[in-house]
Amino acid sequence: MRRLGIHSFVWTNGQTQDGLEMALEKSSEHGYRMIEFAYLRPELFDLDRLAKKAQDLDVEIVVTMGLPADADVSSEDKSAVEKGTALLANAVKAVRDIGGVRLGGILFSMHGKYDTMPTRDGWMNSAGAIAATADVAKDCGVQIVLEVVNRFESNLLNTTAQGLKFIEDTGRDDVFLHLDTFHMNIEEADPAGAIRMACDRVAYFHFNENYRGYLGTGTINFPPIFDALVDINYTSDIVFESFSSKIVDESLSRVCGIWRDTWDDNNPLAAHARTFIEQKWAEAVRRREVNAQS
Ligand SMILES: [Mn+2]
Repeated sequence: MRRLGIHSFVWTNGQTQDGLEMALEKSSEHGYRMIEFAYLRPELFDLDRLAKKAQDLDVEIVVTMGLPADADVSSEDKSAVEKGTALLANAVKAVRDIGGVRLGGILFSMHGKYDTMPTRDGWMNSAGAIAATADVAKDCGVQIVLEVVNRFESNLLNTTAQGLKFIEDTGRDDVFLHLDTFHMNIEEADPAGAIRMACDRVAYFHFNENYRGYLGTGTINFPPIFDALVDINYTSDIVFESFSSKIVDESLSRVCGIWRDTWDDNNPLAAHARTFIEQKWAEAVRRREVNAQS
């Protein structure tokens, strides 16, 4: 693991400059070296100031987002694809301007529940848009990662196998997968096997409980997931993601179905998640060593 990070929605709904600055400080206080901002709206914030603050605290920034319906690059409608491609280019530039290292999330389709089937043309439109985005990202020094999400949040990439095929169709070697235990728990027959299959194509990883609350209190079987990450020598970043209606960004709450409080106090939540991930990671490393000896 390179850096351990935390989603900003543990701290703030992300609507104000002060909120984002506070989130950077809280993340750093809790020993996180990375923060994820979602749906960053550059017109609302002083990006230079956020970049400087993040640098001073040695907290790296990642931005994630999903596309709105009218800018869905997986559409068969050319104008929506064009609009989405432009939106993604602007998002990449905002990540650069905030000093961020990566743009992730549902960059390849609308974020939300579709009531239509995906189409082959839509898939290829999306692959083309992501290839164009990767071109912009290369110039900006920003990494592109695609979050494989569950069926209720996209109709295009629900499994790691689909994600790998999609990346192949972009024709790029600098586009990677962003995997998430919450989504994998819904869609993958074998989450650990999926991580091994993705291998060096996975460059960003979200740890989430099945109900998005405290890690280890739900139904996800985490040890095999840590084992798989250690097995593939995963050297990129890991981020803890958790949502509660205690801290609400209305649009994200609606699209992700955050209808209730999964926790009240974010301080013990953040402290627990860091300990949980670091301990489980260390245990997985130890298990591999023990296995190698016998
Ligand atoms: Mn996620």
